[in-house]
Amino acid sequence: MNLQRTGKLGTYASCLGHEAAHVGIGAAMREEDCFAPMYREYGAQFWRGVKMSDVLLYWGGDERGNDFAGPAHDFPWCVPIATQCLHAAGAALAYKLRGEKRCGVTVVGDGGTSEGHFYEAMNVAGVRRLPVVFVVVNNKWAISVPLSIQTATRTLAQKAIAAGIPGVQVDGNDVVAVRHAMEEALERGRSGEGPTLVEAVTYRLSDHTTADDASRYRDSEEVEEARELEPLIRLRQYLRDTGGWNDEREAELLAECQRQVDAAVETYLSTPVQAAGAMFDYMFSEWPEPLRDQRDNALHHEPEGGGH
Ligand SMILES: Cc1ncc(C[n+]2csc(CCOP(=O)(O)OP(=O)(O)O)c2C)c(N)n1
Ligand SMILES: [Mg+2]
Repeated sequence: MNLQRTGKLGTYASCLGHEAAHVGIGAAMREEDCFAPMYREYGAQFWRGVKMSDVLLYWGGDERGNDFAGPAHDFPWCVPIATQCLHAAGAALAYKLRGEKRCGVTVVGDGGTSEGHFYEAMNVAGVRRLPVVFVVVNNKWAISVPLSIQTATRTLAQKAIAAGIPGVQVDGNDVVAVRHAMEEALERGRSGEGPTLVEAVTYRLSDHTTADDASRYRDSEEVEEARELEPLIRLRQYLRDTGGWNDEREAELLAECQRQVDAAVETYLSTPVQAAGAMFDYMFSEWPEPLRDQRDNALHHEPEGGGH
């Protein structure tokens, strides 16, 4: 957020409040499974080996961030809403045809469940019993659209019924519960029983992205209430009660996190920017004529080099 506010990063999508949902997903998956994220599931991705500096590169407008560390068979960030559901179903179809015990896993938002791609992916996964888990991260908002005007269904998990697949709802602020629900769903996939929809109920504590100002459309009271249920407070309490967690260990952890974040920022800021031509070079084997002109124009206006 600080990088974006100081002009060193493009738009950024925060994951604040979603940590338990995302980490629960990553923790349950195996390396050989395939993750098809949307755009804020860093907790799942870090678990799978994506680096913080990759995330910064991507949101800094550098496509090399998409070529992240971690499993090379995972999909890159996906902004066209819900299309990642089809990517995960496609990967799962490949695994099934090859007889491999691997699962596709995707995340879609509450808003994304109104899209055709979501239903199409669930439908094909249901009828072909594909090893795929659709995780709906229900954070109650789709930019400025609240869940109450998004859908008339009582839960998002019940949308699974239309595809003839199991749907479960889980407390998305409880990392243990999310991991458990995911493990069950992945086991179903691996044992040939087909897909599952997991609805993780949570709350988007941040603005949608740095290009948004949520105070214009939602009550601060609602946000403050949700903040009391956020997943880190709860995990801390649980660990204090059961695992010997204390202030000293927490201070050490926070210092280590700060060190890692600082190192990632340093890596990002010192990565030389790509030449302006790069954004044209890797899409077509033969350029359409208008693109050639645009490329020439971009090169003409290219600023002097330097970092991000
Ligand atoms: C096909 C498509 N339509 C519209 C958009 C613009 N858009 C970006 S994010 C978003 C809202 C998504 O809300 P939700 O699915 O609940 O996910 P969240 O951001 O809350 O995690 C929209 C409409 C888009 N990226 N793709
Ligand atoms: Mg949402």
